[in-house]
Amino acid sequence: MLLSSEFKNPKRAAKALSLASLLALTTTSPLLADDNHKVHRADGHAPIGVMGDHLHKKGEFMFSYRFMSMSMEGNQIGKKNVSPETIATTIPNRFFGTPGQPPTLRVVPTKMRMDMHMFGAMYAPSDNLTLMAMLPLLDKSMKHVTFAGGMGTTKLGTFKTRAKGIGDVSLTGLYNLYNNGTTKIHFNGGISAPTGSITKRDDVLTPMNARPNLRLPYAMQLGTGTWDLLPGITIQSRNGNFTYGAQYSARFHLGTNDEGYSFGDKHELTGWVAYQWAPWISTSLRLIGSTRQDIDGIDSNIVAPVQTADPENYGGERLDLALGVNLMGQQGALEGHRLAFEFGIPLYQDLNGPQMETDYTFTIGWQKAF
Ligand SMILES: [Cu+2]
Repeated sequence: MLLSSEFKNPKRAAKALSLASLLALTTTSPLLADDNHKVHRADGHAPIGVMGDHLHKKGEFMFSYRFMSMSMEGNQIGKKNVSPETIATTIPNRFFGTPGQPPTLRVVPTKMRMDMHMFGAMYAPSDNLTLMAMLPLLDKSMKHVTFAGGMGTTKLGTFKTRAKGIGDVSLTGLYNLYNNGTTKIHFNGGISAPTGSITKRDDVLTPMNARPNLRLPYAMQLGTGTWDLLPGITIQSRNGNFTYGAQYSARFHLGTNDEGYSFGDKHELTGWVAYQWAPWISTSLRLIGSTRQDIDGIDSNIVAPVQTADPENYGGERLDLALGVNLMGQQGALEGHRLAFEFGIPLYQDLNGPQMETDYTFTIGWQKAF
């Protein structure tokens, strides 16, 4: 009776229909949510060492935290290892002639560790554009051996310098160029602000057994001191449980910083393949090739008989291999939380040296989108 009366009244019928469709929508929304569960793919993001690898859907936010660590030990000139004794007796000190400066380098770095806490935020104002902000906190330490006086291989002692603080903050836009569902290409365009200090100081041990407090060499500073452009392009493709990706990225330093120099431009090309064993886990293999120029200009406050005080002992070419794991929470409290790890070792290092060589790097990261 109710039905027949409704059919007789078109307005009422329309109301009933819209109510029915609303009901249908609410009952199908859990199904949609189930579909979203399937989207929680561990391989949905690149290996954690890759920055700006993905876009978000309109209105989505993502927060991330990465802990990145780099360990260096020993020195190389070009591709050859060189001992502290060889450096201290054969490598000319560019500051020789300045009062108190010996003819050869008498302080040699032996170990370095760089830890970085990287906080990131992403927001997508549209499906085609995702904005990404990064805030790094750095903790650098370097161990050195000091050789006594102006010649010979008598060790006077060792010392460690340390610099901690905020690094250069960056803002990047990721713009979709192509997306057919399985293959995606996007442009990365970023700018890095000179928020990191380039005037950090610490106590050192000189060959004359003095302990002055000096401005630390370039490698120990926390920022570049320049505004930097960060262009790049990222390509990714999926084939079943395999994903393939490649990214080119660069850092161009604009102008010269307040202390009179500019870090060398850097180009990096990385390619990876990942396999998803189950939606919650994927593993990856990645190659990273990079080239970096030496430092242009000089900071007149950095004068010491140590390789790191020479702007020419920076940059070089390198090839690194990285193994990664991506974990993706599927349900409950872990749903949507990503945890990832990547461990890298150098395959090839051709360094403008003497320069410290990299032993290994690792990154642990957490990401969550809202
Ligand atoms: Cu994101």
